[in-house]
Amino acid sequence: RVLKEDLLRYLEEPSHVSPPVRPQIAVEAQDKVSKLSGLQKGMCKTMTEALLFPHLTYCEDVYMDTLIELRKMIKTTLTDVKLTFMPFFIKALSLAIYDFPIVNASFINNNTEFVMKASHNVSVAMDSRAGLLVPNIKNCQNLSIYEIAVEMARLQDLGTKGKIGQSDLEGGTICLSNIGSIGGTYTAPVILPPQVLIGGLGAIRPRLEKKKGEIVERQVLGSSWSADHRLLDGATVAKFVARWKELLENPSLMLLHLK
Ligand code: CAO
Repeated sequence: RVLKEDLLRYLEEPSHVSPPVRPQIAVEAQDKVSKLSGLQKGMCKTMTEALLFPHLTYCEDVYMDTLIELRKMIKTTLTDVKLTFMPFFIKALSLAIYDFPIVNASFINNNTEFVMKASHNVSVAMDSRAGLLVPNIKNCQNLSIYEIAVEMARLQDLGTKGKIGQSDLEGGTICLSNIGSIGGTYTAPVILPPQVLIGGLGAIRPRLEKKKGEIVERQVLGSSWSADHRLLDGATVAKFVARWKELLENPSLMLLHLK
């Protein structure tokens, strides 16, 4: 009987019979209409055009252990410019283009001909204050990794100030989009017409793998590529990406191309 009374009292206490009352905050949710900015209008037009032609997407992983060590070593001696992985990615891209120049091409004459561009003008997707901007680094075939780093720094600085000019935005021949400093592993990048290839790079992440019977940790970069399938077939893209990967996994090979 004592137990029953205790139980009844317990249940009568408001906090035990109903959830705690939370103060209601009066928020009137309202839709907000905004005009597209100039940059958004440009993105809307270019990306709509881009998805009118067939994209072939291809993914490959790159072991970054050697390059990570190399960059660490060089970074300690470089004081005048920030050396990220991008200049290596871009230089390896340019070197791989020499073996597969068709990836650095554009259609001309109503898509009845294509031109393989002599200049390797690598467009770089940039998450700037104003939104997505894609300036390009011109003539990467003539630039060292250091010179590419200086150009990257110049463009990033202009991007931060919202001052990237038309000459830096025009004339790109192939594109790299490194989303990895933000996150992600794989993506399905959209080609920037009239270019025919774009690479999307994810975050370098550790992965455990079995090597000679031992479990080892490797640093892996996920790369995703979209190619204009009207001009590029999967085998060409796979061979091109294999060459790019080979250069990044064995960065000393790039020394052979120093001028
Ligand atoms: N994995 C791991 N770390 C990475 C990385 C990756 N893939 N890419 C860059 N990092 C590291 C850099 O090495 C740097 O580290 P440290 O300070 O140790 O050197 C740090 O992340 C910041 O790099 P960063 O972003 O300032 O410079 P970056 O040269 O690597 O990249 C840029 C420059 C412009 C590509 C990048 O800032 C950017 O804007 N990325 C977004 C691109 C984008 O929006 N793509 C989507 C396009 S489609 O809408």
